[in-house]
Amino acid sequence: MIEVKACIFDLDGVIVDTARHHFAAWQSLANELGIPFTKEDNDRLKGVSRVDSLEYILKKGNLVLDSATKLQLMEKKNAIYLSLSEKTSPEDTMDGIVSLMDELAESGLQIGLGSSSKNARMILTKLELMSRFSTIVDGNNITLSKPDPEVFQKAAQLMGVIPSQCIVIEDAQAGIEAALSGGFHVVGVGEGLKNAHLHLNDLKGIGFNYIQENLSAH
Ligand code: B16
Ligand code: MG
Repeated sequence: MIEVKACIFDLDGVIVDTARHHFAAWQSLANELGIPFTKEDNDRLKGVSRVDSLEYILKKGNLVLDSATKLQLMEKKNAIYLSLSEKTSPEDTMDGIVSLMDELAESGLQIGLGSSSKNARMILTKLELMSRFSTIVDGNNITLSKPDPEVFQKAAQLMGVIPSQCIVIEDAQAGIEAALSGGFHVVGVGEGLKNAHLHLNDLKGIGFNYIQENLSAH
């Protein structure tokens, strides 16, 4: 059995379904710029920082813009995202998250957040989950976006654990690659993902023992 001391959760798409708000906001912006933006594009941008997401969209549309315009566009996208997320409340926490966190805490594990989002603390506050985390590392604390492992490495370091003692739960391919390259045990949640040590459709009814046993098989 692997010895696990901490669990790092991704935010968007794992704890709460704000991924659809990011999608709608980017789609609206891309639409305005006359650049097609599909679900496949969105999947590639999951876990990717705001600035890298904009660069991806501009590249797709062969659009070269100055940095002031890019800043304006990012602010616009974020304003759309914020208005879509405004009503986020504890009921929006995805099924299985609270019971899994209860179980992790009872088993003496630390809980960390590893999110690319600069809005992570605001969303966790709306979900009333802030107090459950011993460490929060988000888009404000990192220089390199997923698939770079920085966000998870920083969280592990702050919790005083090494990656091999730590599980990362992710819904994005970029996040899975980040965790793998950092040497973490990785659970992928959702469809169309590859390379995680354990793949689950969702976390509904999933307990810590189930995760630990199935990760030990890899
Ligand atoms: P923001 P995660 C990521 O959060 C989202 O998946 C991604 O779609 C978003 O572009 C990124 O955060 C930056 O978010 O614009 O709010 O700073 O999945 O890593 O929790
Ligand atoms: Mg995510």
